[in-house]
Amino acid sequence: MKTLWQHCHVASMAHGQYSIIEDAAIVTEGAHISWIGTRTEMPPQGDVQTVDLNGMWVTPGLIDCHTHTVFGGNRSGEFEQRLQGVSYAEIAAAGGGIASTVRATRAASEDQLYTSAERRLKHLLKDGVTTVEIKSGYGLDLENERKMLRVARRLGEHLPVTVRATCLAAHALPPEYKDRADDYINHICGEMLPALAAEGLVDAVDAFCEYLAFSTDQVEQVFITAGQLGLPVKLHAEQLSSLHGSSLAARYQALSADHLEFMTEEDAIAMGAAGTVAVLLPGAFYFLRETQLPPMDALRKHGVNIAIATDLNPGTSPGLSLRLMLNMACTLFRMTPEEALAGATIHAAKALGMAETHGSLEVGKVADFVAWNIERPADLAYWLGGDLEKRVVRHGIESTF
Ligand code: DI6
Ligand code: FE
Repeated sequence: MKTLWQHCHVASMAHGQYSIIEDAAIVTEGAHISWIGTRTEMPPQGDVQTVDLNGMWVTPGLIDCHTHTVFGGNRSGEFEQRLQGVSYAEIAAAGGGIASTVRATRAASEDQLYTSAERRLKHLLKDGVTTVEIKSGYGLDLENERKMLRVARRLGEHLPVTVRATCLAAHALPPEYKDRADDYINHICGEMLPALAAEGLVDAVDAFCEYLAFSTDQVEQVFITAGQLGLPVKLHAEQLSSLHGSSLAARYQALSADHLEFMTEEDAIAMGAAGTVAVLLPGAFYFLRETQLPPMDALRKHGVNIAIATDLNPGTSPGLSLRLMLNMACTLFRMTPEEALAGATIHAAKALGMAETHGSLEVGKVADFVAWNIERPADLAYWLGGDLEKRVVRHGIESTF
């Protein structure tokens, strides 16, 4: 089935650039784009179904490349504690934080996790997201990490969204391994990752490199195992302190290093040279009331591609709108709306290893796009949330919500 989508303007992100086509036409054949360009230059298309987009602006489907959408419980009580002046690290040290979500996630059945995650994911989809990455990391043992990853897979089967599942078993130390971090890392590398990978549940491997989580040596072991299993790696790095995890990530050709507020210029040089994407998470920066900004100038100077994501999680970023994150990236991190949009499309695709097929509107790519009833593309980073009028097309078919 061939469809012509016309009477629209396009911000295509072709070749990784912010490029505009006014009075555009897009032809889709099945799930792919077979032609895109200025309408008046379109060659005859033969038998085709035509959709009039009434002057809407078309962008690639938004890609949320860093989320922890699947989890049990929530932590609004800790939010209240932090408002009273207790720090994130103090809450974690007292057995709250990630550990409290681990307890709630372990206690939840797979169906319960599915139901709550689906509810959250629908918010992202209503906001124009067509691809999402979902991490495990609140199970912290084989059975419960498997449960989380299975939920991630099921979400992709039942909702109109492409899901990439990332194993984040090295997120925190589970209580059974208290004071035995090296043993837990050995368990991840020896048992958990090989088993979960063999079950086809893992698209990438992530870890939390931080003074209150895992050291660079421990992360390196996880990266080596991922490499042996043929899986790409990513890293939570430099969120609260500088351990140079982002340089380690670059050394292992990581798809991305994420957070990065405390990274140095040397880290940026290493990431630029390796093509490792910087995933910035302004929701977590905002929600933790951080003051150390990621080094935007160094990232730009050294040619690091910058992506923006929600980090949707119960502790540090309960963010249900990727568009709101675009605004925060501009307001808090001084990005331009063009940079922010590239960060939620083509650079986000690269952070998931999907840039060959997703993230921009070009011939041969997957026909995932959103037609927005807005006046200019910058409007996407301008409005603070809300439910913008839009039409979402995934794999060449219009989604209905
Ligand atoms: N960094 C984060 O911001 C989240 N995980 C991580 O490694 C926080 C997760 C949580 O607090 O539940
Ligand atoms: Fe995260």
